[in-house]
Amino acid sequence: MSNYDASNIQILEGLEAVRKRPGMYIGSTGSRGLHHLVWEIVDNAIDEALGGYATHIKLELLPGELIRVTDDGRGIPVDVHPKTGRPAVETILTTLHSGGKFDGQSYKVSGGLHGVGASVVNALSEWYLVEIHRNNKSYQQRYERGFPVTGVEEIGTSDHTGTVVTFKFDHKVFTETQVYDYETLRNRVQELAFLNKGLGITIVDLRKEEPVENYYHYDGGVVEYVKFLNKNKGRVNQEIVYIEKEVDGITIEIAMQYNDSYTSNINSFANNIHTHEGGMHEDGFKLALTRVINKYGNENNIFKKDESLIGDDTREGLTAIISVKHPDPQFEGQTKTKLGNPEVRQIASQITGEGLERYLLENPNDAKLIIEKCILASRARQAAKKAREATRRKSPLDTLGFASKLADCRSKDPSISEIYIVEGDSRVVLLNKVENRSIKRFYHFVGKF
Ligand code: 0RA
Repeated sequence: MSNYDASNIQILEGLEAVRKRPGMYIGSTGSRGLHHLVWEIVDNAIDEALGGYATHIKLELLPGELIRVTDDGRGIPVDVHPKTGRPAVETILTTLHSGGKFDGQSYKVSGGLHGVGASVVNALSEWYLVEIHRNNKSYQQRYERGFPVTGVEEIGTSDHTGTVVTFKFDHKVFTETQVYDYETLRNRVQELAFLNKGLGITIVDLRKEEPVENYYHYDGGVVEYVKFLNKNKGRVNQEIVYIEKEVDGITIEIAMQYNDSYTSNINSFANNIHTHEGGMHEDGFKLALTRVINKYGNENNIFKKDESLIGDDTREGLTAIISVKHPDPQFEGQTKTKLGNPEVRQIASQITGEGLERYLLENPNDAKLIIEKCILASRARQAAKKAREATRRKSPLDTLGFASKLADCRSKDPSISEIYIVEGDSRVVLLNKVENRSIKRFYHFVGKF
């Protein structure tokens, strides 16, 4: 670089910090960190798509473990940035971003847990090449370990817009694993396609002689995700519940369908990140689910007298996707995969409530199947509880040879209870004289009579 002024020095210090403590920025320098580099670049392209500017993203794994990400967005601006006196693309690729707003106007909706931006990938790459199609021209710039080694060069004309990033991770930083796993990348690419309806993503592995390629594009988004998760299961409601709404700049999308299994499969996401620890969006959803199904059962006289469902009953066999896009997500918890924004709970609950009530009203056959499934879950739960209690009561007494018809003693008052001492067994059982019932506790006899 020609002239080192104050802002250049700041940039150099920033990149130096990343190279000194890479784990602080990408979590680890193992396999996860290596793959994280890819997501950081893909996320930027997804932001361009979520803004409505890009429709297709291509992720290529090239021989030599190079990664190339191509999008058909607007292309990163190349004009000289007034503050730094450098081209905008160079500023973006050499300045650490804290996540948040990307270009000062639009929200950065996607973004890894670390949300650190392309400059970190650049700093941790042996080399990094950006190619931009914009203004009917094509440009490129090359970096080594984060430092620009060329200017932004005009290399020709172009009939389209978009950005192509190619990089080689720094083998001095990533010493543990130096190979990308296609299946890991393919899985996440498919998940990203499910979570961002209408977006097409291609992944190609060109490392071996025979290329491997997958293309994902779901106009149905999360509905197709639920369909995919339930594809080998017996479905309860045929029509998948779909709810989408934006409130105060927060978009919530929900898809759900019951299957004939007994497990709950609720997956929540915030800004495309799988919130394994749940959070406010999931809490709000669950609250509304229990509330609305109970309300439906009551209003339609489906319940027996005094019958009601607990949360677990309404989630048995449920496959659901809850996806929130929030301008300022707060990630909490042990693994930072819990959405903490308090306002999201109420919004998610309200949106789920309205959407589900409407679905039940408009799909009476599916509604009936859903509520019957929940009632069955509730009755099975209560029957299992009774059976469990009976078994627990029986076993200690049975070992003493008492008939299992003895029930728990209701009184702890010794004046109306009797001690039965059983010969040959060191345990002593208190029985209730009046009702001839044993009490729960039994004692180890240690002394002599
Ligand atoms: C800043 C401003 C504009 C676009 C982008 C960044 C941009 C960044 C990335 C990263 C990967 N692909 C990208 N595509 C675009 C908007 C500039 C304008 O107003 O045209």
